[in-house]
Amino acid sequence: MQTKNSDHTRQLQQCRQYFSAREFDKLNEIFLPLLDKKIPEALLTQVDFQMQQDPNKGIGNLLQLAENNIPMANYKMAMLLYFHPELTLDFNTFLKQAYLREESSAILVCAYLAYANQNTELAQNILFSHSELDGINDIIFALGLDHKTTDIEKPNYQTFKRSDNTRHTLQYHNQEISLATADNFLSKFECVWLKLRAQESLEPSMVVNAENGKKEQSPVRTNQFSQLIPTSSDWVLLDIEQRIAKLIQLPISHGEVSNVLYYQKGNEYKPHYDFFHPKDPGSALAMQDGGQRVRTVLCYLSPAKEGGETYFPRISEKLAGQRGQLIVFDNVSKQLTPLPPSLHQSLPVTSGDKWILSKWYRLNETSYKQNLLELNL
Ligand code: PD2
Ligand code: ZN
Repeated sequence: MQTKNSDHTRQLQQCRQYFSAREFDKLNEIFLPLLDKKIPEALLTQVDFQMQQDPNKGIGNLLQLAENNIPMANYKMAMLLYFHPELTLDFNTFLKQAYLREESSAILVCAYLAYANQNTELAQNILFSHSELDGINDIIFALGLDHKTTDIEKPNYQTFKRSDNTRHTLQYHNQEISLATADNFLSKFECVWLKLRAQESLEPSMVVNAENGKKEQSPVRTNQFSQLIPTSSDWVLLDIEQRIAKLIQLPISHGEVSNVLYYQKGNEYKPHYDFFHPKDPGSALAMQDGGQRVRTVLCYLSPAKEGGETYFPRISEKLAGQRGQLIVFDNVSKQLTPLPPSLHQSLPVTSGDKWILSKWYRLNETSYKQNLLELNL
């Protein structure tokens, strides 16, 4: 009987769990037969395991898989090199192969990088000429591009530069909580992509219960949210997270998982603090994973037509947000004492809807580091 691809995916997820738990006997029982059958997904999972144990071996193996044109191996190599410039190999060599194979993840990244390199025409041609591939039409539609029905010639691959990490600066609005903004931090492509990614899994928002430290639904927060746990093809999300970490000068591994928040008319997030109050009984549990929430980053993916501003009532700062704008502020002082002026809220949306990326940063590394490690970051 033929085993279906989705069975392999499930089995490999199980393998990853056994690997993290160091249950190697159980792992081998499932993993070795998949490797014997040379299932591409299994061969790439083996690279991930090797990268955590012996990175040189992992890179060597991945190079070989890429040379043998194993599906997604060139994409994976390109992504590894993009996020590790210190390896000094050009990611373009591999991205080009994945592009020529018409892997949809590679097509999407090429369009993303073409936009980031200010080559809008190339970006649109890449998208239109590959509109039959998985997910590409969704991006075309979400970007509001005119749908071309006639066949467009597929553009040749052109080399790309990394998206620019250095061009954004922070403008300060308040010294007490180091409240600052960076306009156009995210491109339109990035905003659209994050929204599409979040739409797959929106659910009611939660807050941390001060008594027991557990997450629960509450009238304090009436919007929906989606946790963006990056996968091995989430090049765009990881690029954004790396740029944010650089801008705010905190390691990416101190972040919690990114959340996208979605507010419809009437939705709000009532005044609250993002820090864990030392006197709250639930704080100790909440702080087990990385310690205090020292800083908050918000990025407007699209503001509401009316209402929905991010408001700091104690310092009378109201930020309406524009698409792509980043907002950052401290929740605690350098000595880690709570900062009362950081009280903030999302005012009720009165017209249209609002999408925002929210990321909290802790004092120390969080369990999110494990996700990043598994993605070789
Ligand atoms: O969506 C907002 O503007 C907002 C306001 C206050 C988000 C958060 N807090 C948060 O995610 O912590
Ligand atoms: Zn908040």
